[in-house]
Amino acid sequence: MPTLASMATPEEGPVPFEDALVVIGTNLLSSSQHREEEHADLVATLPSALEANGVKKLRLYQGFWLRDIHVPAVIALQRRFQPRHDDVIVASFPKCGTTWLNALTFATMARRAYPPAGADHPLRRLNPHQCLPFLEGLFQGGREAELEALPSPRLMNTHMPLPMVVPSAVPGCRVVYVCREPKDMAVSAWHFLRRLQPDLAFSVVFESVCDGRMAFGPVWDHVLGYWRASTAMPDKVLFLRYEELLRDPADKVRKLARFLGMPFSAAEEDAGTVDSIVRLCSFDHLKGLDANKIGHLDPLLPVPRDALFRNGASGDWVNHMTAEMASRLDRIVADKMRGTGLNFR
Ligand code: PAP
Repeated sequence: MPTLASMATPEEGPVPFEDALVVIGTNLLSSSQHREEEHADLVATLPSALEANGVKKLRLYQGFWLRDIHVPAVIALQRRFQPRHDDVIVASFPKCGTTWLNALTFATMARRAYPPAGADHPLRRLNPHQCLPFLEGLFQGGREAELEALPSPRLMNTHMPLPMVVPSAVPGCRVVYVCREPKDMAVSAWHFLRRLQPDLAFSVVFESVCDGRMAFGPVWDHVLGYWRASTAMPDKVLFLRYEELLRDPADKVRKLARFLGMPFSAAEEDAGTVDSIVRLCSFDHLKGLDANKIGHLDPLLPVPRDALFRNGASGDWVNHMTAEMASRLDRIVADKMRGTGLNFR
């Protein structure tokens, strides 16, 4: 049985989290849901609303709507999460390209231990989300010891707004963020939520996007937090767009590698490593793998894994929104973005 320390060296990049768990010996289900009762008095005082599918309760905490189970997780995270200087956090608003960026960042960072064209690459047997610990999920389950046990460099994933993950003004680690055109995000969110509730009307999800009342929302405040940090500290926060990844994934993978301090060498360029990473993480390739077709996302979230690989394109909003709906959301977003240097036109 390997030890965690023997599974990776800093040069080899992050250990796939699912593999690390085998060594840590954690049973996902037995240790989950520890923290829901913590801070119950505080949670009960927070403004509340129902999520669009009417199932989960949201609470407004520090300016963001969070699922109520995530409030104690965030409090614990803010108090106890200690970033290491070589940590990397992949961050996003849900349905904006998380799965893809998880895969690309893992494949880029781990390319020495796992050549991307290799038949035994972890992304050929694991869903991209299984390769990275999900911060709020771990803190929700009282499982932060697993994070501590991971060898450096750690690669982690979150949907949390920046100040909740990295409260200090200058992040003590690197953060890679991906945003997406909000109308396409809304459409993707609706399709995803429908897997749990098939009769959910698109208009209900659309209204919650316009109101900012989605889990981890408002989306504009989420995006702007990371955007501003990326302009103030470009060496700490890399800001990517889903649409740019679609347009030129190889260019963005090179940019990602430079940001991570591990640019592709001439030998790697000659060997086609960038293209191998792009191919490995492409929508069509990942969608076809058993790891992404069979099973559910999480023992606690009964959504089939294939829900993460629906369409993988931009502009699908035209098939779901009237012109009035589109211009209404465009106006709301443009208003929020005014003067920030960021836009979705
Ligand atoms: P999450 O927040 O639940 O993790 P996330 O991965 O952020 O979801 O978003 C899912 C979207 O990314 C889906 O978009 P769609 O509904 O418009 O199709 C999904 O298809 C897309 N996606 C997932 N993997 C890839 C990929 N490798 N390349 C391009 N798009 C992808």
